Amino acid sequence: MGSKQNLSDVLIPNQDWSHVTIAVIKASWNEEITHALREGCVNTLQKAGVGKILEFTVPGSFELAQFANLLLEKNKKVDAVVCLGCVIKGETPHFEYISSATAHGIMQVSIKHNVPVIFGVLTTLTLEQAKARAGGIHGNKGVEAAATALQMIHEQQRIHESI
Ligand code: DLZ
Repeated sequence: MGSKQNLSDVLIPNQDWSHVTIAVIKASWNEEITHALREGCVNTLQKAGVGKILEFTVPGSFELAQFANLLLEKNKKVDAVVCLGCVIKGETPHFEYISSATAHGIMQVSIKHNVPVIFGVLTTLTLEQAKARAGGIHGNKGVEAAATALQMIHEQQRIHESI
């Protein structure tokens, strides 16, 4: 695999993905953006040939980590989770609280379950910046999140092969 130049320059390992299950959790806040992230993500997974894609929707980005945690507790067949959200800075410090809690929460769930939980959450100052990263000039973060999930599954399989 080479180095990544920009958000859309995705590198998907060449392997059989038909036995893999990936969950995609999308936040409803800033739906125009998260819908575009979801399209990019799911299309990428489908094109790669992922066997099972489970889709869920939560109200806001703040809810992503708890839902991912519950899902991984209940469903042991999920190989990776992709969390999709968009937090846009407003006039109050709300942005910092939600962004920070979401990032930390997702990391905690990933380490707790030892399953890749991908941070496909845009944190931008404006709606325009979010649009540029959800199918605009800076690519689609949903595509990149899907590729990241596949790369992580691939590398984890190599750990098992090395034992
Ligand atoms: C309340 C809120 C605000 C102000 N902004 C956003 C946002 O930009 N992006 C997002 O995903 N969610 C936002 N939310 C909702 C919170 O994530 C959460 O759903 C509520 O605080 C309820 O827990």
